Amino acid sequence: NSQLGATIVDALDSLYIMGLHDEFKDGQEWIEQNLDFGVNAEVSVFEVNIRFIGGLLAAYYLSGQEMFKLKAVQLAEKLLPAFNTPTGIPWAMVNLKSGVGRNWGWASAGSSILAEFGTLHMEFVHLTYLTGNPAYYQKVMHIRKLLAKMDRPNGLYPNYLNPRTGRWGQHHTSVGGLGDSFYEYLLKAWLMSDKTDTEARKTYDEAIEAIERHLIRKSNGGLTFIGEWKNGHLERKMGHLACFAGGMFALGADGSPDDKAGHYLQLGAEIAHTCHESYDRTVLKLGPEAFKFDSGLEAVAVRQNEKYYILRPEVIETYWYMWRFTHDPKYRQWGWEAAQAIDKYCRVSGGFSGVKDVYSSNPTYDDVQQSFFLAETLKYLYLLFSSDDLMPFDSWVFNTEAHPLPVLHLGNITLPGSEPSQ
Ligand code: DMJ
Repeated sequence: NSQLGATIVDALDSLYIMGLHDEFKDGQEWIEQNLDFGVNAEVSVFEVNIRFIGGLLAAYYLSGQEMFKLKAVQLAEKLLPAFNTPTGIPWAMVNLKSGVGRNWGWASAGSSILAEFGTLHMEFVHLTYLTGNPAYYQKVMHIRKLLAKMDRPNGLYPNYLNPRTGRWGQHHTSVGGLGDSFYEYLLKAWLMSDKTDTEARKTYDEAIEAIERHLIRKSNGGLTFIGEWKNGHLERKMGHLACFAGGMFALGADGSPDDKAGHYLQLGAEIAHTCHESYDRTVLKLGPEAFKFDSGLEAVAVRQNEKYYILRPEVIETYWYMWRFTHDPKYRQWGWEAAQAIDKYCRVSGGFSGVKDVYSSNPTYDDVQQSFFLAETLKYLYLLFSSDDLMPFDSWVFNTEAHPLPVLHLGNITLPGSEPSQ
């Protein structure tokens, strides 16, 4: 209920990249005058990091306006109390005013979530880089070190980790929700460090290898999918969220061990194809939240509560990465199909809305425009139809909310907090 203006902050860099400078200025003014983090509100550390800190940092780097940097740092200070746990694994939520943290009631064994505490690295490294304050860098490096010391069942990272005991919760591993951006940030930590953070690259390679071995399968109809591992059993279901992995595999192809670049690019293409099928097999040509590969079913949702589309970006994100790496025109064609479907079925008088059933020709709206629609979905579509020299990959790495952060060419400079004695 607080005036946090998520849509304004999340959309800023999209406006900038699209050359909508008047609208960018309006957003900047609103932030300058209204955005205040001293409110008595309990927020998700992960969501605030990827949307607000990521959004403000990207706006700073693109525009050079100091105000964005100051706001990002003020907000980051408010998140730091979340790390006051016996292990240093942060709570999922923190009250911005009191600093009291806690975890989601639904999470297994009071755990924190892998995709949440594992998706802070990019922003926190930039915060230390910009401020000289070692605290941010140390917090995320501590998480990395702790994870490196833990046993992994079948080489897989479970989605749940208890911040009091430092023990895994339920052995559930997914590349979709709860796990997704942890893997993404390992790869991007390496890319963002100008490929000097080889520890991150190695951790990514090992994690992806285990995922391929245990979670990735081909359906009877020949579609490659990423299932979910639950206590030793593979659930043959893929979430829309997992579709981002096509782009991740393609982005990580270059630099992969044992000359497997071609293999990972191909895997990215196969995931892109499967996710396109999940869109193409619906009435609205928009993808469901989750789809199955079981009992004769191929890339379709079964349960009513998995049939919705909430303006998510992951499939278009993968089209964009695949387009950049292959220039195969089918990715632009698929992106255009999605753009047309969104325009036809999600546009409402006040903006765009999620739809409750992509298999119904008479869809009902959920009446929500998620902030990631402007941050990610429209940005990735715009970039898909732009030339490669707009936000080139050798200079920019996109955070998980599609906020671009520059590659840090640190050369001989060490970040405060990274000295061996510490
Ligand atoms: C976004 O907020 C981020 O991409 C996050 O990592 C997971 N997915 C949502 C959008 O679907």
